Order: sequence, then C-alpha cells, then structure tokens
Amino acid sequence: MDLQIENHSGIALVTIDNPPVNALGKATRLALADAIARLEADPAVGAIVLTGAGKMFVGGADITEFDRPPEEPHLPDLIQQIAASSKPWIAALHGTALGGGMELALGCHYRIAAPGTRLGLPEVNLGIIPGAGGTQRLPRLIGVEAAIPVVAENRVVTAGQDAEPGLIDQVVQGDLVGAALTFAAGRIGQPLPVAASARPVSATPEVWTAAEARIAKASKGNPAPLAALAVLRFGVENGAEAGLANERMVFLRLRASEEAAALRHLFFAERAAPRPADLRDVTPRTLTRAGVIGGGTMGTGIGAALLAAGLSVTLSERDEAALQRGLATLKGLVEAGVKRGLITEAQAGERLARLSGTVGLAAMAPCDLVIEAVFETLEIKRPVFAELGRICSPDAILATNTSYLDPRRIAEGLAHPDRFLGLHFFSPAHVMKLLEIVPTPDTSRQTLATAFDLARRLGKIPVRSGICDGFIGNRILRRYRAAAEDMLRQGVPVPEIDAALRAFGFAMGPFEMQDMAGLDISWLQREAARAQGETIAVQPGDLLVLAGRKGQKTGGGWYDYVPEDRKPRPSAEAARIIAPLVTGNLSLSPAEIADRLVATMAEEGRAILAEGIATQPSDIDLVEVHGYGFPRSKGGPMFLTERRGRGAHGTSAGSGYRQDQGRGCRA
Ligand code: 3H9
Repeated sequence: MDLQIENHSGIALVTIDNPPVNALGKATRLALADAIARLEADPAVGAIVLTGAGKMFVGGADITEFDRPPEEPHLPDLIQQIAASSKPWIAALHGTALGGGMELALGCHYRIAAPGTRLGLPEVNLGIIPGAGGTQRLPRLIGVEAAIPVVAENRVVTAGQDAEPGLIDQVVQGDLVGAALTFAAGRIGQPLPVAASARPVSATPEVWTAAEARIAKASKGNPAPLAALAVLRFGVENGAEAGLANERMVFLRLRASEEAAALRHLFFAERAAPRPADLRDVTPRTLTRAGVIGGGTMGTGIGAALLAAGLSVTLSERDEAALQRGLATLKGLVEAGVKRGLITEAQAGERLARLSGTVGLAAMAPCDLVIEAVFETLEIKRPVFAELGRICSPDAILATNTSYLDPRRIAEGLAHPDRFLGLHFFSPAHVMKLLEIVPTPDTSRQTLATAFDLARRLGKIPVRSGICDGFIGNRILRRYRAAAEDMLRQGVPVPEIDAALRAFGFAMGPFEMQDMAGLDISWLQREAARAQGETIAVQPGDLLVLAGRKGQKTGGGWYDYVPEDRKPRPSAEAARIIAPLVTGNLSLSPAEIADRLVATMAEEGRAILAEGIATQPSDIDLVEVHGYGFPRSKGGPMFLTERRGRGAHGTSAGSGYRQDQGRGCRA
C-alpha cells in the first residue's frame, strides 16, 4: 500500500506509506496523482492533511529509479498541482523530510511539524540539484541567504530548533496528526496563503559572490553545488516560473551525469556496508567498556572515536610517563572537537568522564572489547594478546589494529580465538571513515557481526578484508606507488605525475603523499626484507633516503621544502639523485597519467576480488574513497574503470561488476 486516505469529517488524511523511507517512487507518485485529482474534485473534502507512515515523512525521490529515464507522473508536476489546489494542503511532518520530501512539504500551503523534524535538500550529495521546486520555493519562504546553505550546501534544519520562520507554521508536541487535523479544520473556507512561488524575493550581489566563493571551494569535483546555486539565482533574477523550468532542465542534465552515477553508487554502497547480507541473522553483542592498548597516534585516535560512540575507554601504556602523554593527546583530540564547533563543552566533559588510564594490562579484565595499537612487530604484539587471553573474559572481543602483519600469526596460541579479529583503523582514527575488518578463519560470526555493529556506532564505513599483505587498501596503495615510480623511471617527471593526480581529484599525488608520511618507512621495510635475503632492486626512494632526503621532516624528499612551509617545490637535487634510475623519456598528458594509475588500482582490485580478499567491487571503491582520498565524484577505481570500459565498448559486459552490486546499480 503506497498511500492511504481517511476521511475525518471533511478533512482528508493522506498518508504516504512506502517503507522504509516513504520514497516517492513511481507507484507512490501514481497513487498521489490519483489522490490529488480525486480530492480536488470531491466537494465533501474541505482540506487535506498529508503525512508519512512510520518513522518519517518522506526521505525523498526514489534514488533507485535514477538509472532509468524519468517516468510519469513527475514529482514537480504533482507538487505544482498541490500548490495550485483550491483547498488547503497541510503537511504534517515528523522524522525527516528530505529532498523531494521537503519539496513536497514546500508545495503544501502549510507545514506543521513535530519538534526535532529534520528538513533538508541533500540532492547535491548525489550530484544533482533539488528538482521539484526546492530551489525556487525555499528562498521565497525563508529568504535567499538562509536558503543557499540548504539548497547548495546540504544544511539540514530542525523544527523547533534552527528552522527559519516561514518554513514551519506550527511546531506541535504530542499528537501530530490530531493537531494537523485541528489546524486544517480552522482553514476550511478561509483564503489560501500566497503561494510560495508567488512571494517576492531578492538578494544583494555580495550574497551571491560570497556564496559562490564558499561553494566553489568546498565542492571538489562535484558540479552540483554550484549548479544548485546558479539555478536558485536564476529564479530570483528571472521569476519563479522561469526558475522552475530552468531547475527541471538542470536537474535532468545532472541526473544523467557521470558524477551523479558515481555518487549514487557510493550512496548505496555506504548504506549497505554496515549490514552485510550474510550476517543479518546474527545478533551483535552490545559493547560498553573498551580498552585501548597503546597511547600513540593510532591508539589515541581510536580512543577518541570510541568515546564519541558512547563507550567507556581505558587507555593502557607501558609506563606512567607514556600513559600521561597518551591521555593528554586523547584529551586534546576531544577538546579540539569543541574548538572546531563539532561538540559542546558539556559533551566533551561527558566524554572525558568516561576515559581512564592504566599502566599494564590488568585493568583490561572487565572490558568487553580490547583494541591493540602497539608497535607494528609480531614480537611486541603477540605477548600482548597472550596476556589479554589470560586476563579477559572468554567472550571479550580482542582486536589488533595491525596494518600489515598477519592477524593469524598475532593470535597464535590465543585461547578462544573465535573472539579475535583485525580492526584496521586509518589515521587520524577519530576522523577517517574507513575501517577494514579482518576476520581470521577462527573468528566467530558473532564477533564479526559485533565488529560491523561497532563500526556503525562509530560512524565508520566498514569493509571486510581477507588476509593478505596490506589488506585491501595498503595493497592497492603499494601497487599504485610502484606504478607511479615505474612511470618516473620511464621519464615522466615527479611534479607532472603529482599534478595529474591532483587534477584528477586527489588532495595530493603519490610522491607528495610519501614526502608527508616519510620515505624511510617503506625504505626500512625494504631493508628488512633485503636482510631476510629477498632480492629487491634499488629504487629511487632508496637513493633519496640514503642521501638524507626522507621527506618533509628532513626538509626534502621527492621535493624541497622551506622551514614552516609544507608546499612541495620541484627539486633539482632530487632529480639529480634519482637520474641514474631514469631510463626513458616518456611523455604523457595529465589525463593519461591519471588513467594509467587508476587502471593499475583497478587491476589490483580485480586480483583482490579474484583471491576472495574483498567480497565485492564496491567494497574496494569504499576503501579507496574513505581511506585513500579517491575523489567521491568519480565513484572509486572499480566503478570508474567499469563505466569507462562499458562506454568504450558500448556494453555492460566486463568484469562482472554490476552482477555483484547492491541495489544502487540495478538497471
Ligand atoms: C530527490 O529527492 C530528488 C528530488 O529533488 C527531485 C525529484 C524529481 N531512495 O539510510 P537508511 C534506502 S533525491 C531509495 O539505512 P535511515 C537505503 O538504501 C533524494 N532508497 O535508513 C536503505 O536500503 P536497504 C534526496 C532509499 O533510517 C534503506 O532505504 N534524498 C532512499 O538510517 C534504509 O536507509 C536523500 O538523499 C531513497 N531516497 O536513514 C535522502 N533513502 O535497506 C537519502 C534511503 O536496502 N536517504 N533508501 O539497505 C537518507 O538520507 C536516509 O536514508 C534517511 C533514513 C535519513 C532518509
């Protein structure tokens, strides 16, 4: 049932009922079109209350339909019919009213809402603009300056808190529908308010200039936010009728864009990530007390993330001095959230009240989750787990944050290995969204399901990885770097490679990234392997490290740096040092450089899939986007190469990508 209609003494109560989010798919639109026509024609109906069943009003248009051409009845037309109705339509809002849901409410003559109802136009996140009147009606209701952040910058407003006057006519505690029916009864036979689209609107040139600068800076390869602003402006300057026609045209153009397809792909992959299909029958355990071993960068970041998710955290270090340093760092991370306006003083205080510290591991005994983040060697990690195995209860989940070591070897000899797994956070762990979840063959399904549930609570994007060197992300990173160095040996200059990757949408290129992290890390790994007898040819990075150029921290690596400035400057000295290893004079355009490197990432991704290390291509895209800065508006290396492959060959055959996808890629 997509729509229910009840008669309440001359007032029609129309309830949209399309779980889980009351999306306005075709069947719902057909039912709504029918209701609009029937209620308009029915002389016994004096007013209409429009509401949503379940936990929200309407979550928006049905995004799963966006891979197909638009089908009638179109939402903007339905909203226009409501706005033009001779009878008052009252939207009764609760939960969320997003995208087309908010636009539907804007088309009604009145809006009343339960306190806490969230209203927003998140279309730009999907690479599109609000396409059912939102860009035109909202500025006429709340003013241009207030409307811009909602239309183009994903600002969500809350009824009873920060929703501007003009948006909500009444906030009601208690029985929302009852209050809406009473409100409607008082409007029957009264003159209708001036339609939103007929209200005056204006803005100074400064408002547009400031918004344009702000939005251009933040929109990173996604054309939608600036398009949304331009469409809003066009309507303000040319009138609502022209504005609505222009909105529709731009909406349809962007709906068919590559960026929108990429962002839709990520939308569905992100929604599906915390709830893997094969674990839906398993009830996760509820975790409340966490222990974190190691007060370094990773441990403190993980601690801050756990505190933010509501767990109590005990930080463990080897000695009192290290513990005090770790606690101070962790406290600093929480307090930085206050300075950046992300949390209040009170919230920070509440979080820090759940933090304690300890020297040694004895205090881990009551924890139901312990995450180890100590130095990255087996010799140090193994004894930690041997002791945790003795101290903690057999059902406490024990996790290693290793990024390269084999979790099976870390857990060797551990009692109850079913409660052990890898949780690979990315630095800074309280900020980065990605969490690689690495089960061993012994990990129980409940432990695994609990890890996914923890990720959900932490607000992370979890991706399951099998065991291999570097898991999914660092394995691809290694291939990507090797391919970049290969290109360099063939004669493409370092600054050209980095600039090409930046133009593609990464925040920095592979060599700039190494300079930031330090070239000595991978050099030490190579040296260790060489010491074990592995044959690894001399690499450009070896020459730089041996010449004392370890990256930013030594004032030079692939680039030169001046003190107190992280800006990389092309280095004649670095070029001279690596010159003996440069054997070609290859010349590539920026697009060719980026294409080749992304193709390498995808190739490694396909190998990872073939080996069963990753479950589905979209997981690899999530890893790259959330852990390694792959531009969102390109969807990830698997998505991009698959799209390009299909575009080039005019076929959807290929790597089997679509068959593996979730609902977002249904044709
Ligand atoms: C739009 O409106 C365009 C218009 O301007 C113009 C039109 C002409 N469609 O997030 P959840 C699925 S564009 C289809 O876990 P929550 C989701 O994939 C749209 N499916 O729930 C998941 O599926 P599954 C603008 C959707 O309670 C299930 O519903 N609107 C849609 O945590 C539950 O989702 C948006 O961008 C959809 N619109 O959060 C809002 N939304 O169970 C996007 C969700 O198979 N949605 N699904 O994995 C959201 O932000 C959240 O889903 C919401 C609920 C806050 C609504």
